[in-house]
Amino acid sequence: MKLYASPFACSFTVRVALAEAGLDAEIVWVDLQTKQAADGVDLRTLNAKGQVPTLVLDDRAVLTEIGAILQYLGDRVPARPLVPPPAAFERYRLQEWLSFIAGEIHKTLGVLLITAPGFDPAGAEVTRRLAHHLLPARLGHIARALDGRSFLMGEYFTVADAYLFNMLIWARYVELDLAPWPALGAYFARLAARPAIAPVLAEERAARLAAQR
Ligand SMILES: N[C@@H](CCC(=O)N[C@@H](CS)C(=O)NCC(=O)O)C(=O)O
Repeated sequence: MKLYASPFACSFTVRVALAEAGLDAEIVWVDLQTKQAADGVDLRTLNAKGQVPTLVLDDRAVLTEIGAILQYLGDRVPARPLVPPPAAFERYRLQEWLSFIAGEIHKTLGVLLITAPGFDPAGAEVTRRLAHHLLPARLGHIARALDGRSFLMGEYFTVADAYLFNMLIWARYVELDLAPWPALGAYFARLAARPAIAPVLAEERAARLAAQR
């Protein structure tokens, strides 16, 4: 497998899932401005949306969209319960979390991270203020769900935790004050210390530094 990724973009979620699943994939870094990948490929030739994560399977099939990729990887390693079994009620609970994180957190938090060249600066400022207005209730919802449990789905790590961890990295990066939700801080520390995750964090930090040089 090949994963087209960008350091600490949302492709980090998929890297965490791969590591937790014990699956190997070649990581190919992409410049998201030019869409040029380090292997010489224009990302748009693989994924017309020009976005990471883009996963190319060994049979050359291309899979995009975090929720789909995460469930695909989880299903490949049933021995590690990264996703509940298909058709189990808990599987829909997992999808509920994946949808919430994608729709209510990822794309709202994302506007605090991206610069949109050519977009009206006043409009950008209103959008940022809207994000700051909306996020506390959404983060509060997650913090309440984590109260008294180690992971989103209970006492076992799932791919939804990989996605939430990525979003909390972003929240810290944009200096969102997480102090009102101690459960989120404790959860973040718990995940950062996981043996599968710590090396991915270190590699992404190194790749980010290299890209900034
Ligand atoms: N709906 C997509 C969103 C992916 C996404 O937002 N990727 C961002 C990086 S975090 C990206 O590639 N941005 C560049 C662009 O949209 O041109 C998914 O779930 O995979």
